[in-house]
Amino acid sequence: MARGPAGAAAVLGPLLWGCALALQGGMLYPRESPSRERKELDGLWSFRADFSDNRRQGFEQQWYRTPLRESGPTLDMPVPSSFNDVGQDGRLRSFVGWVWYEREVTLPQRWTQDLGTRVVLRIGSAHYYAIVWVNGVHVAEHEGGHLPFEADVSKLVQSGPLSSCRITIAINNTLTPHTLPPGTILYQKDTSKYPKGYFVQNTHFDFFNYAGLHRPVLLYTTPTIYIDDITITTGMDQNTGLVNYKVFVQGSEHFQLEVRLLDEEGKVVAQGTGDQGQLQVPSAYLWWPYLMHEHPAYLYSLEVRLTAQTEAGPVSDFYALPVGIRTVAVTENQFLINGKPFYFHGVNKHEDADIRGKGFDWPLLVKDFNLLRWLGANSFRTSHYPYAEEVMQLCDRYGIVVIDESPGVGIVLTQSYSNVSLQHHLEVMEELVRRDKNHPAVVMWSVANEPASYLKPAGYYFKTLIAHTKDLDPSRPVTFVTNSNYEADLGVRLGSPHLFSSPLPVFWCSPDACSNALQGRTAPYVDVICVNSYYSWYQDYGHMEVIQLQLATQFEKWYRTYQKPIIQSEYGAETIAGFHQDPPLMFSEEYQKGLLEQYHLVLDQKRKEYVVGELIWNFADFMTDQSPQRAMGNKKGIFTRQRQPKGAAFLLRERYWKLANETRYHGSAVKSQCVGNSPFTF
Ligand code: BDP
Repeated sequence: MARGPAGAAAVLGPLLWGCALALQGGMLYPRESPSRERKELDGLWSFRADFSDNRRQGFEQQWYRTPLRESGPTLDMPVPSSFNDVGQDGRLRSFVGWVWYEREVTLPQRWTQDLGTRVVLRIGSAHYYAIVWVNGVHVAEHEGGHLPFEADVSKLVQSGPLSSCRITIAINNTLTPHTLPPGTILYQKDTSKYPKGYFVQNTHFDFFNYAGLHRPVLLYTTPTIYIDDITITTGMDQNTGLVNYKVFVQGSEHFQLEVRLLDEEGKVVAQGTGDQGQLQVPSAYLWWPYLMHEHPAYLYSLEVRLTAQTEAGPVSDFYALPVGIRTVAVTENQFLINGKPFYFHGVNKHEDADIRGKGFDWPLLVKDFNLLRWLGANSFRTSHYPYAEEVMQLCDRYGIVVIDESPGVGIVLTQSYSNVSLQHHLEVMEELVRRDKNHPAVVMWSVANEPASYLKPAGYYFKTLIAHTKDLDPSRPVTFVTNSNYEADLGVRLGSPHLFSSPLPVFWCSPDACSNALQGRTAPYVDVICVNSYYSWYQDYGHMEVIQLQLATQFEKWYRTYQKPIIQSEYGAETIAGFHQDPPLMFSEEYQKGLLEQYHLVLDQKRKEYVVGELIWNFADFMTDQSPQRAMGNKKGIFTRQRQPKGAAFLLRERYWKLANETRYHGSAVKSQCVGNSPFTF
């Protein structure tokens, strides 16, 4: 389905790798402060899907020019939410093309009259391609459904006597070979079988392509001279915590900056001036993962205060950023956090739930974190796209370690390795790093999941993509998740030694020695090998007796070839809650438990050598496209879609708390852990 006027804007400029962040401006999370206000626009919006044959009626009739109700009937649509599952119209559930959202907003008088106030519209995510108008004037366009974008609307809201404004957002969920994730539109031309113009959206990933305004939409203010971005990296020198900061200011070149670091009691522990520098914190509290230390997730607050003189008088801006001091490093068989071996015992998730689809929802989020901590999970991967910023904030607060994944899932067509696709993927990594770079919980970037990394262009594509990501953020390792055979994979290859800001010694095989072993293959690629496998599920169905041999072979082959730490990044079994069968049969709760146990036997051997993590597929059941392989979605969750435990959840809970006790840094056995005021007890 052509994306109409917006399609042209998706044509992208020259390739940009090798240089610093190419994006204009920062993407600081909008926080209230004495100089900043917020106005949430969540709630009911007016909505219409464009069911016209070419899906362009909205542009032909310029629906953005007047209130949406004037151009035809509208529905009430909750924001945030996917539009697919809230209605009773089956056509909307599977709709492909443009949908239109609209909201009238009354603005505080100061916002419309004070020319020293900058008013910004921020959209947390609009899946997939979005065009935004304010009072009928085009203000923004954005490609990509999982990252925020903004428009400065000050001029528009300050240009007349209006005290309200009308926000219109057109969103197109069409996926093409060059979007992320990619997809194809299949037109069915056989009129004996399909009506004229019939088409379907095909994808190569295993989750439903929910669409709409998935995350909060809001307006916020800053002064016209403002703190636009902050970049933090942290380190340790003996007991002294090091916080390197860089502040980017917009609106003037003449300003003063004061920076203060406060501990959790509000005491100033370090301070500085100017737009960059290093703060030193004697006897610093480190940010430790959940269950790794008795005081996990310690967060300082970095207060940045800007002052400037203008003709109209003094201006000041204030922004407070949570900061965790921690280091990350990778050796040839370990993943180190604060210099100590870290073992990922966690889950893969999806943003997915009944009715709201991928819509952000606080009760669901809090429930998920309570379940994670009950389970004793210390980590998750944001399979298969960046999650809401509020999710990342809770990870920082609770010490849940994150492998932050881009929406690079389902890259299996040769066309999806073209320069157009690569360029977009590079830009998505820029947007992702820009948004999440300051989260201590994020310890690694994943650029993709299960791409066809055996295809010829994959080598160049991943070499470029990973190198670019490392340029954007030299402080974190980079990976992508593979399900290829170790011999066929062209994207993993050999990494060069990386310290990721840790002053501790790490040991590597020399690149020369390794490259000889690989018969001339050399390239900087992943730092950690993440492998998905489904032994006795997608192969050798029902034969759990082969798991141990096959899994041990998988680990040995990968490790002997690359000498890098390995994470079992997915494993699991489809399980329908309440199906019981003993001896176990596929789809029963007993089979899921039995399969996990077989994996655990091998993981327990190999984690003594080079395996540094295990992430179950999946935390909860989730919705997929309809197919004969899926009974109302993917059922590999250890929790149901409604977040109730299957038997495997108890088995994993037992295991994760045991692992926590074996791998924790110091102190006696862990029976419970308090994060904030909430205790989690095994
Ligand atoms: C893996 C994919 C994941 C799927 C899972 C499955 O990475 O997205 O949902 O298989 O089939 O290969 O359950």
